Amino acid sequence: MNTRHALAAAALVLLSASALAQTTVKEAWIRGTVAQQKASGMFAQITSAQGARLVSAASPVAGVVEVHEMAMEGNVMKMRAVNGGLELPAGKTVELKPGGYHVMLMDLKQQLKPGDTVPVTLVVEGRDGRKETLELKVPVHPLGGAAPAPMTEHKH
Ligand SMILES: [Cu+2]
Repeated sequence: MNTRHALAAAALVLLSASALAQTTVKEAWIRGTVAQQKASGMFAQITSAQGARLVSAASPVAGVVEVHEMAMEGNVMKMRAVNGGLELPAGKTVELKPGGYHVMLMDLKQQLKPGDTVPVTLVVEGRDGRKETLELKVPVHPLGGAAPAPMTEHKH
């Protein structure tokens, strides 16, 4: 087991500690950056047992964190903040992936290198208005290992 896998396993242990929570996050990863790069994306599979919305996110490595979606506008692929939060239908896994939904880390304060683990906090609001905070430790994957083109899927 190399260091990166060990870190990923540690992240899973942390996640299962919040297994009582109704929202689970799997396969979380962040795309690595080159020096001076100011933005990157976090991807994951999120499942809410009772249905909820992902309303906000934060990370100490980024000045601004937003939930984004990619959408075609005419012939141009654009990304924008998801209005009112990302819908998480009950029992259905929502996949955040390159070319689709992602958690956008902007105004990065440091380079994100493969092998790093980045703390990310997700705030999910349930149907009853109750907020659930998910503390994640997300492994950074190599820049080249992720899809460079927005339309290409990254498969595990
Ligand atoms: Cu974005």
